Amino acid sequence: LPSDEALLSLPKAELHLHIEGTLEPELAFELADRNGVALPYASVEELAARYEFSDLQSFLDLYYATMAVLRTEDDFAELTRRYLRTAAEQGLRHVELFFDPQAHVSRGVALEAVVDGISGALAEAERDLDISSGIILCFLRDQPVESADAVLSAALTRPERLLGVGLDSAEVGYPPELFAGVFARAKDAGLHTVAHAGEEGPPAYIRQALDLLGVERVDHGIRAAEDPQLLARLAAEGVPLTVCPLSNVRLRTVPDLADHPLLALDAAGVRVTINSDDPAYFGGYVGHNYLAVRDALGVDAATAERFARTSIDGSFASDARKAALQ
Ligand code: ES4
Ligand code: ZN
Repeated sequence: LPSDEALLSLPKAELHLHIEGTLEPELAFELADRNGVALPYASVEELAARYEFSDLQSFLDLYYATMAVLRTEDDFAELTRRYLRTAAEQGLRHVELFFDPQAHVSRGVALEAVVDGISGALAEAERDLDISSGIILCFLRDQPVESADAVLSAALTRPERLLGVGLDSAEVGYPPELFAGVFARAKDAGLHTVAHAGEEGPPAYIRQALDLLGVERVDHGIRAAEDPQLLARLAAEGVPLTVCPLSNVRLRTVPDLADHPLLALDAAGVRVTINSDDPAYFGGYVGHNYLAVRDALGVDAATAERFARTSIDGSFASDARKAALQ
């Protein structure tokens, strides 16, 4: 099996990373102090001790509460800078990161501050770390569609700042079909499209994301493993899945890493990538996810290299950039 060093140094892309999910407890308290925001936890240790989840919703409750410390453009820049330093150490050469504007605009933070802060840090990393990047605006599927429409309209005043749109937050009860109109508008504006589907939700949600949203990748998508016909379709159409192994264990969508469908998806011919989702909350960054699947599933060097190559191929980077990274 490959060494830690071999896995960490593989050139790779991260395609499923919520920038708000990189907020480590230490930075949360620094920003809480700086911004005069009260966190309902007495200390870094007390906050870190809450990182024990029973399902997606129990995580989301803490995730939305803690991100209240993010208030200014510089807060978003600092958050992104810290993520990128770790990303570079773990072999990441390209990142397509998600952000949740509705979770910030609803607290009175301007969309511009969020986008300018994240984008400023990404521009520094393009220059200083040779990490290429883009940002994907995610709609919160558990908020009204009108709210998604409004944030898309605001973002489309400067569509060139976005790589694409995605769909996240609580999945069950909020099927992709609700967002068909919003995604059609985003596509018409030339944006790429992805969606979380089949994390906690059924395979039917993955089908809806493909058929009704026209997504180019599926985020998570692990419940496709329950549906042989869907697996065959994903393989035939070459739709990449952005799998997040440590996330799936922490949110109990799989009972144990040893039971993870990663290799079953791969064996079915589906294009699999490995990603970190919300690394501050789930016990590790992208490299840790590679190490964990080696240890729990026996992922060998050739397979890990293939996953890393798929992450670059399955990204929205230019053909020239992909060629430079392979
Ligand atoms: C998320 Cl793990 C996960 N699933 C759905 N939405 C999310 N937002 C942040 N992390
Ligand atoms: Zn996610």
